[in-house]
Amino acid sequence: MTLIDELREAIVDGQVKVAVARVDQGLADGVAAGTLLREGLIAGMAQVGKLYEEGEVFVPEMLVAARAMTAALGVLKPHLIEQGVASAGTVAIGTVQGDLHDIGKNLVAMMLEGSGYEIMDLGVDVPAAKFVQAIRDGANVVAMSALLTTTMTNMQGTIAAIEEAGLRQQARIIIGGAPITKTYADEIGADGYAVDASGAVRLVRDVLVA
Ligand code: B1M
Repeated sequence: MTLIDELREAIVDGQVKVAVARVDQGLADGVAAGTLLREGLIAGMAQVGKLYEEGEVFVPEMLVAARAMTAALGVLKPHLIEQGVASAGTVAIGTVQGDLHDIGKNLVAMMLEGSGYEIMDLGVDVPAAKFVQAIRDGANVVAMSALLTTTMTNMQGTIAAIEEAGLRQQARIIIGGAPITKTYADEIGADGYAVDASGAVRLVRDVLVA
């Protein structure tokens, strides 16, 4: 079994110490942080999602897997973030109201930070008013994440609240998360949609020059 296999298994089994140790070991052996992220952490979490869909694991197992992923991500973070690019804009990012999933949102925030953007991390279960306030506080991009089909509709409500506050022209609004599609982004009047964290970096760059 390779180090990457062991890392993936540690995520699936929710073994925090093993996951962190494998990331440390991988970095020491010269494995690229992006490889550890994609082939270890994200692949492990995808496997957990599949097992959940198949009824093989339940919410508590998902939760411990998420804890292992968060701990391992914490170790990887400084390695994923590139150095010292001047701030190219301020992105307020959060998971919409009713939704507590934050692993993907945190990854997007990390990649954006590494690409030179200032990040206002609004956290999870973020009400529309908090996104509105972030624009007043200087954000020029609002990035919303949703993982549930039941909460993605709150993106539309947030855009409406931003419009009602008269702030729609002051910020670009972008969205993402597993159930989100380009069609949905167009439908609710968002400025763009990204399928993953690196896509989000490209998208922020594009919407800020548009
Ligand atoms: Co939840 N959960 N969960 N869960 N969970 C899903 C999302 C689900 C698909 C599982 C399943 O049924 N197969 C399902 C949603 C079904 C649906 O709505 N269609 C589900 C469910 C049902 C639930 C609960 C309702 C379960 C329950 O209690 N009965 C509950 C809801 C709680 C709530 O939010 N109110 C719940 C709870 C949880 C945990 C707390 C146990 C845990 C979250 C812990 C945490 O986040 N701190 C959890 C987890 C871990 C998952 C799965 C297994 C993994 C999610 C994840 O972290 N993926 C997930 C199944 C799956 O996705 N296969 C599932 C890894 C992450 C890197 O990917 O988040 O997609 P992702 O982010 C990507 C892209 O989407 C994109 O970039 C990221 C990086 O590439 N992206 C953006 C994300 N946000 C973006 C924003 C952008 C751009 C790109 O802005 C521009």
